[in-house]
Amino acid sequence: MKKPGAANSDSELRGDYSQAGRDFTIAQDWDAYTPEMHDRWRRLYRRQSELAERYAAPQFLEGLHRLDCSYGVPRFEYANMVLGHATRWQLVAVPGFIPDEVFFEHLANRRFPVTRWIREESELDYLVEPDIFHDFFGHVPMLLDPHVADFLELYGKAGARAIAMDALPMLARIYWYTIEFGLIATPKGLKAFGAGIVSSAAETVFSVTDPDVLRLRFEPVRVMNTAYRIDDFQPNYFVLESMEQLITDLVELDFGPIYETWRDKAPIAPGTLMDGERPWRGKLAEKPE
Ligand code: HBI
Ligand code: FE
Repeated sequence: MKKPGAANSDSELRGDYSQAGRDFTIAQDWDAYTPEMHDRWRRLYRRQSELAERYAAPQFLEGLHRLDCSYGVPRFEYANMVLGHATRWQLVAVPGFIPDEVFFEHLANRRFPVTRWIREESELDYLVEPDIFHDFFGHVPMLLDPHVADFLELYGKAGARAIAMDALPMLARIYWYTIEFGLIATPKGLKAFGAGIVSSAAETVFSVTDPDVLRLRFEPVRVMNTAYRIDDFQPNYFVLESMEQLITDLVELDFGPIYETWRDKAPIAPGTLMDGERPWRGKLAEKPE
């Protein structure tokens, strides 16, 4: 993952930290996007929104439609009007990955950092670091869901303690397996809502239709102890029964003793079914013929 201050690539928008203040925010500078960049957004949008209609959670689709961002790289100013009324969230533009404590501080105050630059033509299918397509298309629709909106604020507020207790990887896995790679059971079968899934064509189909990949019921301590991959499809996914579960399963938890118990133990390798565990057995999303 690129660190703040790392060398720039070819695009003038990409990862420029020189203008960033101590909160790492910058201006979106919407006028700097070229016609090619807007066209790239439209093509990414068309492909992923068609897949989303079939495989994404209804909450994601509702949010996506309310944002009305199919025409080109969206303006954060417009999204902020929609978000402000709906869930009091606001987007802030950032140059890319920002330090953990800064990221948490934004979330704790209902500000979601969105990367300003858009991926290159050669990266349409895959990139490791977040760009504006991942951050906006993947994350912002879910900020319109009231449970996700409140969960992310709580996650931000939990960050400082996890860092102080030397247990950040445990907290980060909660985010990874919900906000980035979460699945949810719906009356129409399994659907995806994680941003890492819905911003990837191949993983959107894989995560909700593959008959063999390991899926487990969402259980906070299991999730906190499960390592993840950043370079391939996830070898396991966790399935929520409802978005509300993000609040009900987590607000009551006392993270301190959980961190103390597990932080020095090796995490469970991704894709491992533990003794006595049963995989989630629900209806998969239907694959088109
Ligand atoms: N910065 N821009 C950005 N986006 C992220 O998702 C992000 C970050 N900094 C830290 C971070 N995520 C994670 O390491 C925390 O969730 C732990
Ligand atoms: Fe993300």
